[in-house]
Amino acid sequence: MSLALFSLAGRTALITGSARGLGLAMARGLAEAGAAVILNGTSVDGTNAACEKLAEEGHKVHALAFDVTDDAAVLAAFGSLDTDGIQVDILINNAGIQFRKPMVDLDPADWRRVVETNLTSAFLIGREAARRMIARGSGGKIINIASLTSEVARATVAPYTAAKGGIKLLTRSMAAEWAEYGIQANAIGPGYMATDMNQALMSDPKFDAWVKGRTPARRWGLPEELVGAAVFLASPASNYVNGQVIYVDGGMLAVL
Ligand code: GCO
Repeated sequence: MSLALFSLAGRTALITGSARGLGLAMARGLAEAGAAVILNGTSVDGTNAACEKLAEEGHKVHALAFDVTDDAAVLAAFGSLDTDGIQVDILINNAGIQFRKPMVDLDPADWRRVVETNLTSAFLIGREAARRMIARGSGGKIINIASLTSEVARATVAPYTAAKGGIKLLTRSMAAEWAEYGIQANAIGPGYMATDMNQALMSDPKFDAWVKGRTPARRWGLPEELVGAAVFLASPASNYVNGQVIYVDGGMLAVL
């Protein structure tokens, strides 16, 4: 077997929410595997800064700042890629937010914001990418970022959990409709990862102890530890994998 199976040379990957955190780590990993990467964030400055960082590391990058929850902005973003002759061969729907509050206290606007960002955006962007992959007839890769909460719930994160549960079955819906066009749609489910979004949890001694006790690996995950699964699902090595979720969680979901 040749490692060429895992090469992304000649491919272009769009990673949403990739100005920092898990998205930037996966973008760097795909770039190191040979892909040109399109970084996305809501802030132009933040997205450009991340692009500069990867460009300094010698990678081919393109900035595409847009609001993933805005239908018109998504269409305009893909229109600009079309105009620039840039085709998306690999899409990682990573953009996501967290909002922790008991449901009885939750404002419907907060529920909608989380679901729109974490779930609906994957549909909106996945649809645009798939339309072009199908029209080109060259297939493609779609990787949605799920979560432990795609399988189990934790109190106070209901909108996030509902959205990530939806991501698991949206991934299967994408596989059901698009596999025949050579598009492999799969997901990665990160465990408790050391990111800005989880900083409040990491700084809480009780929660930190719970994560370390509940995770067989006895530690938080590192963003770069998602790269292996991302490169696998983005590469020809996964051409017969569809509708699956790979959990990169230190074993948390595997044990009681
Ligand atoms: C939380 C965390 C989790 C993790 C991750 C686990 O509040 O419990 O933010 O949601 O970030 O999603 O897979």
